Amino acid sequence: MIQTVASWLKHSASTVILTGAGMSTESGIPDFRSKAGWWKSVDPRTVASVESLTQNYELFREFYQLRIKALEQVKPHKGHEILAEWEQQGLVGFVATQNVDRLHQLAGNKQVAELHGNILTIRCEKCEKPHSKEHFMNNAVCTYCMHHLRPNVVLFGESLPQEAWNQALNEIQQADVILVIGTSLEVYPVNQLPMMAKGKLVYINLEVESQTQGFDAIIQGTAGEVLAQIDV
Ligand code: BV8
Repeated sequence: MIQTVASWLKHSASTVILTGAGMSTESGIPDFRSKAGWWKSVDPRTVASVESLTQNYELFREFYQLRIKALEQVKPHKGHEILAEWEQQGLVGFVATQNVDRLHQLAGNKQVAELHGNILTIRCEKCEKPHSKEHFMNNAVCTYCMHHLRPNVVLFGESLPQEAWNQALNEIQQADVILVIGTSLEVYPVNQLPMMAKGKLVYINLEVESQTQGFDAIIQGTAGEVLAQIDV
């Protein structure tokens, strides 16, 4: 199956990548829903929802401060580097990611849409003025209106950034090959994107249970190892 996918890639005029948190676990960042995932120890409604911003801001801020701090020790792994090389070689045209860690960009990918935003840039929840991540890490409030600060991440109950969504939708609808890597496809509306694809759909994931309806190829394994085996 891996060599079939390699030949699809080599003959594809437009390949798009869709990634989730499983793309970053080999860099040491927990995912959300597998056994070592964030949501096994933290209720997402209390820390990653619109309500959590107002109802328990301290818990919200601690959750994101912890994740921002952890990113300081983290770097892209070989899977990220391969996707960046493939963009340079013209094999990959676009990466749509649910990840908020900016590791695809750090590895060198330029064409990246952050469907769930990122946690490295900060704004005031009320006046929306930008602030530094250092300011947010020091438990500070907005320097203009004294309200709460938050990362530019899409929380549960918030809509996705329109431009990123439209770009990802357009690219996936036009693509000949779509590699879906490291995502449980449990989160709406990103989980709707694969079914809007017209090209060859490839699922690369550690767990391959129910969410693989309609895929042309399913490869069980870790992103870094599987990508390294695809000989293009
Ligand atoms: C919206 C915050 C509308 C950012 C995140 C009831 C039913 C259905 C839907 C809903 C519902 N109630 C509410 C909804 C909508 C809701 C939703 O989908 N909820 C679900 C979970 C029930 N969605 C929303 O609220 C979205 N907004 O719908 O807006 C709207 C319209 C108008 C006006 C207002 C609102 C917003 C969704 C974004 C939410 N933000 N997080 C952050 O802090 O990160 S979601 C969170 O899940 C992360 O962003 C994450 O990226 C995302 C998706 O998860 P995955 O990336 O897939 O990660 P997961 O752990 O699930 O899976 C990883 C996989 O990788 C696993 O299978 C694992 O086996 C595998 N893996 C692990 N390691 C590896 C690996 N594979 C390969 N190699 C490895 N090494």
